[in-house]
Amino acid sequence: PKPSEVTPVIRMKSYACQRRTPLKHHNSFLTEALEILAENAEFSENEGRSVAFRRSASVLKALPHAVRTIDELKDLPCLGEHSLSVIKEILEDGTSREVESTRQSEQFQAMKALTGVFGVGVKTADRWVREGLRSPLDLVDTGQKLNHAQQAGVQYYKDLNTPVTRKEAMVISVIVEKAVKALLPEAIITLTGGFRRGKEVGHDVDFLITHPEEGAEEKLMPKIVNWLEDQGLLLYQKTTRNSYLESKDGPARPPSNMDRFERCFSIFKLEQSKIDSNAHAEASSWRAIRVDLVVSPYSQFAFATLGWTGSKLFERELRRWAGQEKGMSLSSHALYDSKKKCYLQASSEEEIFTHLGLEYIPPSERNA
Ligand code: TTP
Ligand code: MN
Ligand code: MN
Ligand code: MN
Repeated sequence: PKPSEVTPVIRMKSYACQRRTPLKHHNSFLTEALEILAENAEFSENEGRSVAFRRSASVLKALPHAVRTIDELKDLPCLGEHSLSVIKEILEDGTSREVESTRQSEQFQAMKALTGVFGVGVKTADRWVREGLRSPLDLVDTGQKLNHAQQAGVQYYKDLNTPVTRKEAMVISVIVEKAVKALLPEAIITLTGGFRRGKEVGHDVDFLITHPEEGAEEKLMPKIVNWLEDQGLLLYQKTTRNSYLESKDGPARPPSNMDRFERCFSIFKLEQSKIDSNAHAEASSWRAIRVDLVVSPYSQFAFATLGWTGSKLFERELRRWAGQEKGMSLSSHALYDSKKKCYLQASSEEEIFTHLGLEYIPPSERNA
């Protein structure tokens, strides 16, 4: 063959946290299909299967070009038999029968609609689907007993399923900054989640808040919530202690101050006039937006920043790398070295990557 026809050899590391994954890539047509199958596996609580499809999709996102033939994939990691057969079918026929029948299935569509309600998880949605319910409206019509989160979820269903734009995220940032600075002027507020990775839209806006003086951040969350509530900016809020700690995985948590780490799931009421200056003044129009607020002690800030920036698969792979390759246990609070039997301190994300023996990957390349 002519040199231009030779399939380039691509070396790809097997953990997503060892690779750079940009937001825009060349294989959306394939990754969207694989992610439908991943989502469907999540709906049937088959985590192993779902992660396998997500890892396959993630490998394709890291490729520097669009895949044309299945041969180009033979030396790549994480591509299982099932994923390869789906990819092959799409490359040859343009679509995969399994993906299309999943997409069309009543079960999948109902699970998608019901888990799309804020406060509804897979277990609850599955129970409702087995009872014959298909949509948020069915929940209202059949008078289902809903908790406060789910009531808000149904009430603001349309808004909460309308992607949040970067512009809206910036307006929310200004509000959160104002609230926090009014209460604790030296506090540091970081936009995390998808917007930190460079996404143009998101399903919510994520913030991490800390203070350079350890302990000054204590009891800050309830004050922020009260401030926002007094301004009439909150449609819903629930503050909880962070539940991300996987205690079953061992001691990836700092010994003393973890109880200060708080999270608030909220729904903001955002005046449209703040977004669109052309909006009619008389029409009091607003929209609901999901906002996550997290307060972290300064000593855990680097871990919290890394843990809340995502993507979810990138985070999962970081923890798997830490455990399987380094004998360490990583959480969004701390990094524990099981061999040395000690916690490793870090004041930046770069230091955490160094502790883990990984090349630093900037947020914009963590879109695994
Ligand atoms: P999400 O807001 O769910 O996802 P996202 O911001 O990447 O994407 P989207 O645009 O859809 O909002 O989560 C943000 C990150 O926070 C994600 O990497 C996972 C992580 N995270 C949790 O979801 N829960 C937790 O308790 C912790 C500590 C982190
Ligand atoms: Mn590219
Ligand atoms: Mn988010
Ligand atoms: Mn979030």
